[in-house]
Amino acid sequence: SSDSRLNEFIKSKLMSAEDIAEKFPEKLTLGASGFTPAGYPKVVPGAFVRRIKNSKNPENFSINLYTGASTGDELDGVLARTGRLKLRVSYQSHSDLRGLINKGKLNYIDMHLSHVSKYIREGIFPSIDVALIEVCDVTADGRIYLTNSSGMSATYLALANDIYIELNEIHPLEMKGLHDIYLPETHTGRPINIDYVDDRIGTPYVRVNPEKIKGIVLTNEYDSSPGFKKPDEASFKIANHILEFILHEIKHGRIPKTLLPFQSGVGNVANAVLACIAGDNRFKSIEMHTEVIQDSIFDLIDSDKLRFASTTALTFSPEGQKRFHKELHDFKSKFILRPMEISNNPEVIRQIGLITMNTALETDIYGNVNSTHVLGSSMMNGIGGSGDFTRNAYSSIFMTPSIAKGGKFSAFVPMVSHVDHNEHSVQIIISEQGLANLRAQSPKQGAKLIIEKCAHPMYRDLLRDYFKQAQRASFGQHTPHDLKQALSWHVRLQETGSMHPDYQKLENIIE
Ligand code: 0RQ
Repeated sequence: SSDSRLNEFIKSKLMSAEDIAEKFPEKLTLGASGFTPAGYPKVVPGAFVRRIKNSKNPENFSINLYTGASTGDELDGVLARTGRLKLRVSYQSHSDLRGLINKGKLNYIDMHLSHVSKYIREGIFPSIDVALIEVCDVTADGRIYLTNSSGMSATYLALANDIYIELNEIHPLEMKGLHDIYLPETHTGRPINIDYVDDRIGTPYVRVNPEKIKGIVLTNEYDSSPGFKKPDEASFKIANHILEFILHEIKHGRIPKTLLPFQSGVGNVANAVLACIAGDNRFKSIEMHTEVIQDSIFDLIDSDKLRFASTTALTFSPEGQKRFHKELHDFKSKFILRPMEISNNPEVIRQIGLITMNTALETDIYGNVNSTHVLGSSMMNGIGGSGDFTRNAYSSIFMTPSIAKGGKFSAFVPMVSHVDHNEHSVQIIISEQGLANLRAQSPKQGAKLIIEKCAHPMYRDLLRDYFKQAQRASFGQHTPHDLKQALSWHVRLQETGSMHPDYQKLENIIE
């Protein structure tokens, strides 16, 4: 390490990862930094796992893990593989962890991110023993400067008895100043004074009692973000429909010409759509208030369109991370990292007025959205913040390619097998095929739009047939369903491998 970077306080607290891991209780409730996997601890969890493996009684260990959102292999992966993880809150995307969840081997609580803090503060979840937080600097008077995510770090630092720090020297000290740390009060909180994406109301550091800092270990590693698929044809088409919709809203005076800030969700589709918006000349100046910034932000920067981005995490590929560091001096006037309690706060989302863009796994003909469960039972990632943003949006958009897995799945189904976002919150649905504007539409009017505008042609006739049959067989005619058939597509997929009855015949004609 560059010795000059370390102040006397840090030097006095230096420990090895192994020594820190020795201090953890065997029954551990850990509050860790990290959000989609940005800014999570990278060496102490591995050392704790070695301690478990070397122990005579590994079964004595049990771990409850709280973070902001998903983290990398060095935290979620290594802990999952011990088999000692008992409780995971609140969003994940690691394949080993997902495997355990879907085998029923651990309690995963998939909840709105804006609710996590209240559940922990009020003791609804087990209380935190240790906070393990990645930082880029600490001062002797207890000011802690975070790295690529704000997430839940400030809350865990406030609640834990013992604080351990991973000081990641890959981050230049210039990262200091990106964060705006402010925690709302739980019960009778005052209004949160954020009207615009660039309003600052807090401090660039988290303040703690320095005596609670029990040890610091040095690290030097990038976040392990998997990177993203290149935007494909479907993403371009989805992005184009979004832009058309926004222009339509501007024309009718519902969205100002200067636009409203965007929130965009996690994953390939969201990343690609933002990249496409950057490449379109119809919009000149974009603001974001979101929870995850991905590599596509560089497309906005390069096309000189990013006015400002407020987020709780910077989730970059290694190339993206290097570029961010290199140009940090210029970028600092364009970014704020906020605690998840602020980025996802319904009050703030409403106040700013957002165009939200999240991704569905499947949507039914009445506009209910499933973002989390494959075949109603198998967890993908989690709801994350998509509900916080959708429910409180100025305009809420859901997007999805119309088919998945080469057409074996239709993203548009008679009835969703799990509901994350219901028809009351979902306003606009977009696939590469087209756009269904569900506002002011009755369920039956909306169903026609979804079938005719969004569904893939290979599934359109099947949906039309279902909708007709539903009206014949339904108990009521407001939201007609044939309850015997409503989930038959999912059953067929489980039994035959495809939702389409003639999939084998169609296989050759699907791109
Ligand atoms: O699987 O890679 O094995 O082929 O799902 O699909 O199309 O690459 O989409 O990466 O954008 O993720 C909803 C999961 C989409 C994500 C979801 C399969 C598909 C592929 C991924 P393969 P794509 P994306 C902000 C807001 C909920 C949380 C959220 C998500 C894989 O966006 O987790 O939005 N959202 N939070 O083949 C079965 C279907 C499918 C399907 C796609 N109908 N059935 N599998 N797939 N559709 C962030 C936070 O809150 C932290």
